Amino acid sequence: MTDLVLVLGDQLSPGLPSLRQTRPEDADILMVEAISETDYVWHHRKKMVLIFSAMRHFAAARQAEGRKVIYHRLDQDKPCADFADGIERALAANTYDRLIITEPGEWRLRREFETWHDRFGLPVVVLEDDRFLCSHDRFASWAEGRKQLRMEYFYREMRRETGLLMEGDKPAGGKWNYDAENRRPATDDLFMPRPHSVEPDAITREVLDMVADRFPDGFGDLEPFRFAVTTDQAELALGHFIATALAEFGPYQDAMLRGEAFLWHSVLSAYINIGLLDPLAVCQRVDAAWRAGDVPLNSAEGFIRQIIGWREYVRGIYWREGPDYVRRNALGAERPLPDFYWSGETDMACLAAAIDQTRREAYAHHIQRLMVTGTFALIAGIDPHALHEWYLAVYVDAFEWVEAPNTIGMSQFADGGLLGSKPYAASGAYIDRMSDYCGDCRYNVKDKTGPDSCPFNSLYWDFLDRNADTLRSNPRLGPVYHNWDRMDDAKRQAYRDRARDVLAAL
Ligand code: FAD
Ligand code: DLZ
Ligand code: SF4
Repeated sequence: MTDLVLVLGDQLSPGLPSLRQTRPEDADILMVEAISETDYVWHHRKKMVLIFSAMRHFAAARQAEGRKVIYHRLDQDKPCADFADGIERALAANTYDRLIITEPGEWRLRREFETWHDRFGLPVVVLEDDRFLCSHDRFASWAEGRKQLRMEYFYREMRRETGLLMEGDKPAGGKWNYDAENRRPATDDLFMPRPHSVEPDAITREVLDMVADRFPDGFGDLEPFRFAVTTDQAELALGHFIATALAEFGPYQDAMLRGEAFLWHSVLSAYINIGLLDPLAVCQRVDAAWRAGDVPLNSAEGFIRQIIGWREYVRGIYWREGPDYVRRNALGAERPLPDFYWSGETDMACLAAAIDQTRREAYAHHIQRLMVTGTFALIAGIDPHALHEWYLAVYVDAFEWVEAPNTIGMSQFADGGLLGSKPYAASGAYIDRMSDYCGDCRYNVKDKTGPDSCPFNSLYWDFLDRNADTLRSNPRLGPVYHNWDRMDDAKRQAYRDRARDVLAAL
C-alpha cells in the first residue's frame, strides 16, 4: 500500500500524526507552496518567508532521513494553484491507495478536505492533531454543562493533567495564578534582552528573493529577517529566552516601551504554531528552570498559563463555536478599519508605535494587540471581521484557530462575552500607566474632552454610552455605568461631542 501524506506549512513537526502513522517506505510526503494560501488573506511578507523557508528546510530534513518528498515551489515553472492541484499532479504521476492528512488549523480547509474523497476517488484519512494538550473530546467534556467557559478553570485542569508547576496535587506556591504580581510598567534603563536572532542561510535568502519578487507591494518589511526556520534554531531561541528574559517575563508582561518591540516576551508563538517547537516540551523546560531555582514562580506561571491555558483554551473555543464564529458581531460595530492600521500614519503615538513595529517585525506583544490596536478598534466601533482579517494578515504567528478567538472574542467582545467576562475597553490612562508612549504624543492623555484630548478618553465613554443597552447589565461594568450616570449632562455631552469629532476624523 502506498500513501500520499499532505503536510501543510503549519505542520512542520517530525512527530506529526500523519508522519508517525505512515512508514517511510510506504508513503510519499507532499508539500505545496500554493497560490491559494498566499492569496486567501494577506500575509505579512516575513510570515511568508518564515513558512516557505521552514517548509523547504523541513522537506530537506525528511529527505535526509530517507523519506520521499514531492515538493512544489511557488517559483517553479507552473506553481500549484492550491493543495488540490498538488494532489492531482501526484495522482497523475503515481498510484496511491490513500491520502493521509493531519487536520488543518482552520474551518476553510477542513471543509475543503471533506470534499476530497469524492473529488479524488480515494480514501482520505484525516487524523486529529495531537500536538495540542487538549483533544477536541477533552475540551468538549470540560465545556459540557458549564454556563460559562472561563479560561482560569480550564487552565487548572491542564495544570493537574500535565503536572506542570504542581507540588503533589497542589499548585506550586499555593496559588494557581500570580497575575497580581505581574503588572509592572518598565523603564528604558532596565537591562533589555533581545530575542535570539538567526542569520538567513542560502535557502532563506532564496525565499526572501522569491517573496520580494512575487509580492513587491505586500504588507511588511522583509529585512532584516531574523526568525528561526528549523527546529534546532527554534530550540536555541527557546534556550535563549529562558536564559535571558524569562525571569522578568512575569513582572513586565504588560509593559510597553517606545522603540522596544519585544521586551521580555519569548517571540516563540510562530515557532510553536508552525510545529518547530512542541508546546508541552516548551512548558516542561520552563517548569524545569523554575524547579532549578533559575526563574521565579510568578514568571514561570505567567508564561506556562499562556500556553497550556490560553493557547489551548482559544483553540477549544474556535472549533467548538463553528465556522461562523469569525462573523459574530454582538455589538453591531460597522465602522470600516481606518487606513492607518496599514500605514501606521496616525498622530496617536501608541497606535503609531504598535503598527510601525508590526510592519517592521510582524510582531507586537499581547498587550499591544489587546490594549492598543484592539482597544482602539473596540471603542471606535470598528467592524470586528475587518479587524480579524487585519490581525490575520499582519502577524508572523497568525493562524485562524488562535487569532480569531483572540480578536472576535477576547479583544472585540463580538461573541457577546463567551470568552471574556467584560470588554477590554479603556481610556488613555491604562496606556499611560503601562507605557511611555503618551509623553511622545501630540494628544494630552490627561485632557478628557478638549480638542487635544487623548482620543481614547472620549471614545471610552462614548463606547459605553453607545452600547449601554447591551452592556449595562454586565455585573463587572456596574460601577463604570454608575460613574457615567453620576456625571452631569454637560460633561456627558462633551464626551459625546469630542468622540464624534474623533470618529469623523478617522
Ligand atoms: P509571550 O508573551 O512570550 O507568551 C508565550 C506564549 O504563550 C506565546 O508564544 C503563545 O504561544 C502563548 N500565548 C500567549 N498569549 C496567548 C493568547 N492570548 N492566545 C493564545 N496563545 C497565547 N497569538 C498567536 O499565536 N497567533 C495569533 O494570530 C494571535 N492573534 C492575536 C490577536 C489578538 C487581538 C490578541 C489580543 C492576541 C493574539 N494572540 C495571537 C495572542 C498573543 O498576543 C500572542 O500569542 C503573543 O503576543 C505572541 O508573542 P510571544 O511569543 O512573544 O508571546
Ligand atoms: C500561511 C501559509 C502560506 C502563506 N502559504 C502556505 C503554503 O503555500 N503552503 C502550505 O502548506 N501552507 C501555507 N501556509 C499555512 C497554511 O495556510 C495553514 O496550513 C492553514 O492556514 C491551516 O492552518
Ligand atoms: Fe495613545 Fe492617548 Fe497616550 Fe496618545 S495620549 S499615546 S493616543 S493613549
